Amino acid sequence: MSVFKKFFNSIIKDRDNEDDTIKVKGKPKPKYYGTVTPYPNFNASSDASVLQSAIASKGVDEDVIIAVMVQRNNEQRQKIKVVYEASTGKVRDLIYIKQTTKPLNCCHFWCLLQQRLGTDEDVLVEVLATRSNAEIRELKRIFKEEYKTDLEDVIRSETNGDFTSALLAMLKANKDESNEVNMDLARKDAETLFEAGENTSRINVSTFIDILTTRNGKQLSKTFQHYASISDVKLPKVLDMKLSGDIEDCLLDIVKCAWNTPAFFAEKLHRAMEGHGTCDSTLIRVLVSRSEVDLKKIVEEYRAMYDRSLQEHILTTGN
Ligand SMILES: [Ca+2]
Repeated sequence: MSVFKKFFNSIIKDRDNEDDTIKVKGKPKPKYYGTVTPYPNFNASSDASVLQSAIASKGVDEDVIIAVMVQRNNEQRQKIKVVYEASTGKVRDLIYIKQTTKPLNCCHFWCLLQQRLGTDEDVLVEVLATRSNAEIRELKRIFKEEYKTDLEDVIRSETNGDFTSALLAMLKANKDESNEVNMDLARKDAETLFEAGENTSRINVSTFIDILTTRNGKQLSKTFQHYASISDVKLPKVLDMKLSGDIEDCLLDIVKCAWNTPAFFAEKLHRAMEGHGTCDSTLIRVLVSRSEVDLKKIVEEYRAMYDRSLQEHILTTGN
């Protein structure tokens, strides 16, 4: 996983704010504000052979791959891919190159691909509850590009009821990302949730969806604390008592993420390994998508929750 860290570090390090003109074949080119400028004196064949020997070397020389890839823009990388594939015939190696260039998009893409094939609904909830607004917008764009249909339309046709409403609300990518806590709002939301959930004969799910899909995690944690002071029942218990099926699982996942995201992922990994047959796709998705975010915390939570190390558990499940 360190390969991603190295990649991003290299990109940041290579930024030159003072002089953003570059020279191509001796001529200055206009200013460019992306993170990667086209590499002058670019030669796809020589890059492809450098990558070929880096990948063939014992243990794969990540440093060389990263050094080459961070200095080529997307168009140049595409050309390298074409030459590489033609000269080696190895398509599989290209996955490695792709991963070093677009780790986030790759991961999103796989998640969505699985969902489209009709597997776990909880993958979609996990992705939508834990990614940023910008990432969710990007995910919708990739989905549309790949399947020529809006993700929202697929959700509408393949899910139903309150669960559909919750997913569509998350797809609006309207989450507060400020990390600020407003105490008055936490108190008000706690009361609103109490009225909509407990103090009524029929739970008003849309109120829960509204609040749970728009506030930031810290804000929600405060709301849950306030809730505990006005009710004898904790909020997750209320959801359990009043709801069932996908919508219950969905809202509970959002609550867990808000309260402690690393613990949410630790539980997910544990379930993936304890189930019938290790769920490799869950392992890979979680480890790759969190490697740049909070994997260290997930490892700590895992040890605290299950009294064993995540690494050891992964190794003993045998994949
Ligand atoms: Ca229930």
